[in-house]
Amino acid sequence: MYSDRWVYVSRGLGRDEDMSQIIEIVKTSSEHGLNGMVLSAGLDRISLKSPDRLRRLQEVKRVCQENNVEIIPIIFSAGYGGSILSHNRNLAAGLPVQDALFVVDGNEAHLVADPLVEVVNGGFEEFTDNHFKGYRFHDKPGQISFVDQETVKEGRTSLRFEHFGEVDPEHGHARVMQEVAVHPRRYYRVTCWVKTDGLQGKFRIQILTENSRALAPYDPGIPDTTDWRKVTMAFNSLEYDHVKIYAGAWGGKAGRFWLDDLRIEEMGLVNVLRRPGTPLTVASEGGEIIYQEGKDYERIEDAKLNPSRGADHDPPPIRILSDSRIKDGQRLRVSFYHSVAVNRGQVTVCMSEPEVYDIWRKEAKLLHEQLQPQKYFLGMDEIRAGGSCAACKSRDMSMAEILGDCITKQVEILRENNPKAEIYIWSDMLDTNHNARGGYYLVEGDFSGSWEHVPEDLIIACWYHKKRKESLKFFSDLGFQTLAGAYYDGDTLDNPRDWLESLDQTPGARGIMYTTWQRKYALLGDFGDLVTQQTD
Ligand SMILES: [Ca+2]
Ligand SMILES: [Zn+2]
Repeated sequence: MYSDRWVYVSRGLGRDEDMSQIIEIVKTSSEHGLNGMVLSAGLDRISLKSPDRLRRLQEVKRVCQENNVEIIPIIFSAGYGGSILSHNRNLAAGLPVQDALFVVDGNEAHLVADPLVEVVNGGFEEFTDNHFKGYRFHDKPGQISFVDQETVKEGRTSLRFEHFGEVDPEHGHARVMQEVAVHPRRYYRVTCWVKTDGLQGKFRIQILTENSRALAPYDPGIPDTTDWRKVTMAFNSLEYDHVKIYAGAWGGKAGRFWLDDLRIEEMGLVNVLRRPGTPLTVASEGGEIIYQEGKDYERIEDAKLNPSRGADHDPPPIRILSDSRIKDGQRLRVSFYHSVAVNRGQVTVCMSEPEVYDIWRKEAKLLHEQLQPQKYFLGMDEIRAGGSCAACKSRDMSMAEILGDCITKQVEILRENNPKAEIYIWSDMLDTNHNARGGYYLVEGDFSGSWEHVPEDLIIACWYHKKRKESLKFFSDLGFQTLAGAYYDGDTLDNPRDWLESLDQTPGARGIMYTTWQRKYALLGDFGDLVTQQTD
């Protein structure tokens, strides 16, 4: 029988109902031979927790002790940066904007697009039959995409998509695309209005480069059925001077939706980051004079800074001070860094900013005082950005080294409180079969080789079911112990059975975890029985 027989539980401890559910899970686990609970409960922000939450945490601890279930706190995520950002939102990973044009009008300077950028026929007013002017394509005009003059948000016409499930059952494509010239290293906002009616499929705006890199992997979360709603999302053009703007559905199965008023604009200081690694400069047009913050212009900050919300608010202006060298009407070049949200508001924090480690160190000590854990689980999965800010660049390290250094520091911080602590970590960012590679989301750099830069006594929690054999062997061959992140919300225990079979062939396998993201615990007891029947 494996020594680690665990269950994953994510609860905020904000309500008393959380408690009764956790207690039930702990009791079921214990009755069926499980001995550990990986607890995701914001345990790396103890300093921000109310006395009520801390009281509930102590209650969970007591119940777990009674039932011989060990608590393994999952903490220290860089990819899901919520805990760090709840201390300081400026610690988000930053993408650079270079020499954006601002023009002074009175005592404020605002961004002016440079060059002008636009979606041609964004209102879908110009068309011949079912063909809209200005677009590279829209899927199957007259069969999937149609001119609609009844359901309209703006002007007299909108674009309607319908019948994609029948006409294109293989891909369910219902998209429109226009190629737009942009300036490299600038910040853009794309907006449109969308209305859905029973849409089965996901509405997205995608910004793709020539080599199919996705610059804005953001999911606006449009409901299947909704009246007109505005979609807003942002992207950084990185080194590209052309982008393809796609709007529509991929994998559409049924229903219909409408699109209108598709726009692009260059954007100013929305979610501008202010930390040592994200310097901001305001210069004269030719770059001869660098103006001084607090003297020539007021300290710049986005009072509405909210990295996870994307770009849904107006940019703050640059406020010119009364005895400034900057004159009315002057053109300025402004360089800065902004945060970026991925998928449903996921924000990475910068692994090169020292303040991140100060926060983790402080929180680790508080967590140790609360729970005295013997084991910790590092939530270091899915790191979607990094390597672009001045803090990252100045280190002259690869992303693999930056990540490895971050994990090494996390382990050191935890062992300052408990030198014997055993430390587990999600596998994907260290796995050559998974996310430890180049070209990963918005990361500037390559994670390949990250596994060479982390402590050898980490226990690696593999979770990529399809590649489980390759992944377990990869880590085992490198001398790491492993754990299987199994289950993943299926209707049967086939997934854990597969994992157990693969674990049985893996030297150094420590055990298996019942992992649910949808809080499905119906099969937990059966899972416990399955795992405890294991004779290895
Ligand atoms: Ca229109
Ligand atoms: Zn950075």
